[in-house]
Amino acid sequence: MNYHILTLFPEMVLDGLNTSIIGRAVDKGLLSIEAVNIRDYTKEKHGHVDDAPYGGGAGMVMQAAPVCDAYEDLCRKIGKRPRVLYMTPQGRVFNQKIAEELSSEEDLVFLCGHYEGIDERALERIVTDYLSIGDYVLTGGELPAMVMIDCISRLVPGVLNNDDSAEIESFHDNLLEYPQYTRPEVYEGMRVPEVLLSGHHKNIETWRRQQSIKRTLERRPDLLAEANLTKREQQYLEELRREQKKELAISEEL
Ligand code: 9D3
Repeated sequence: MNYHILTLFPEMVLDGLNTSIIGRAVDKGLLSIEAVNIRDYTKEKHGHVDDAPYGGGAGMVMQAAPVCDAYEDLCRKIGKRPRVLYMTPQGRVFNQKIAEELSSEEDLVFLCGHYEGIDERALERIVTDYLSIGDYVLTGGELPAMVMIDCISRLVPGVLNNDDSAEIESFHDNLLEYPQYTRPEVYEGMRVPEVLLSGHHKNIETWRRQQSIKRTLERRPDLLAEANLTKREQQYLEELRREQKKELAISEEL
């Protein structure tokens, strides 16, 4: 996977992505991350890449020409016209499914805006996908690009070790993970659940699935609509829901 990030702040993305797992994958040649400084494509003598919005209003708008020229130069260099993902609060909200779909591309361009955004004509000309990372306000598209690159990269074969790779599948169950414990057996009077010390693998498996279901019901009930549960597990979920209702009834009597 080759990432190309069009930005006014190349060092911000490069510094953030050349560490840890992603950095190692770059060293192994599984990924490449290139930051293109949009400012390098200005034709103005003072190096301006932005100007006041036509029609008035606050702030500055990034001009179309440097953005489009940066993309065209990239296309010429690599001999193809890859997808351009524009980081914008107006985009579709990024999720694991979108990450999986994007992970099959050979090249991806991330276009990061700053100020009040980018001249609409540049977007019309080059953008293929409008993507957001959620409904909150940031100062620019660099962090969203880094979030998406981190997420997509761990889906590229060889980036994770084999143990972690196996777990990619299990996220797909739409259940949250079960709680984890390590030594000591007793911490501040709190014991590790007995079943985990039993060595009884079948019971441990059942307990962990039940904990996942319980936790998902408590913290992310919206996920359960898409979860794949066995008949037995659906019964367990119904039992939990009945208990939830009872507890609600009790708390409302107070
Ligand atoms: C400054 C104008 N704002 C009107 C309230 C709109 C706005 C534009 C650009 C607000 C923030 C930004 C900068 N954010 C991003 O570029 C961005 C973003 C985000 O803020 N939240 C979630 N996902 C994304 S992707 C890009």
